[in-house]
Amino acid sequence: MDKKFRAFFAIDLPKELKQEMVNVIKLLQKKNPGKNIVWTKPENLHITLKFLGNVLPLQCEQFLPAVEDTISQIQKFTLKLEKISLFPSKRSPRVIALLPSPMERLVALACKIEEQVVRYGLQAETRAFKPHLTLARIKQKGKNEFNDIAMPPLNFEVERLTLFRSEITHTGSRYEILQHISLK
Ligand code: 2AM
Repeated sequence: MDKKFRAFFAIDLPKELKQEMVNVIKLLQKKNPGKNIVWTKPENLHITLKFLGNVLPLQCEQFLPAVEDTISQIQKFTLKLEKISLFPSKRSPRVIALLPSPMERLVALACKIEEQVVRYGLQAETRAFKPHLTLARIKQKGKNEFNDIAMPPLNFEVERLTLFRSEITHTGSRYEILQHISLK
């Protein structure tokens, strides 16, 4: 039997948008120097829809056609990235993220994916799904002052989803594209 690997479904960002995000990250870095912040590498910027955990290649072969069937019936849509949010709290943030809207569209996509993958033995998520784009992780515990920036709303057309394979290396996560799935 082939070895399991870590995988997740996400919305990858178009190249031009990644460049815009690099500018946003640079502004944030300037306002928030030091503080043990690990910024997301531009190539890793994405919005997770469903984290699958460890999957077998055979499971992927089984759920992929089912996910493709469902997703290909969903219309493309415009996503707006406009609000910077701090998780789990403003006082003691550990993650700096951008909130996409309309969230309902992403929640609907995540539900559709989950409906299919659980049929092939994968776990349903027990926590509420909160779509976000991780810009950075703050490694420092406790109270952290965060300086926000004004950013222009960034829009992009969601035309496809991507199944990624994720590898954790000593220099951080490395994501490999396994499959794109187009929306209608
Ligand atoms: P994050 O953006 O909040 O880190 C790949 O690890 C992607 O899957 C990341 O974007 C991560 O979200 C998301 N993810 C969701 N649940 C996860 C989990 N239990 N472990 C690791 N990553 C998870």
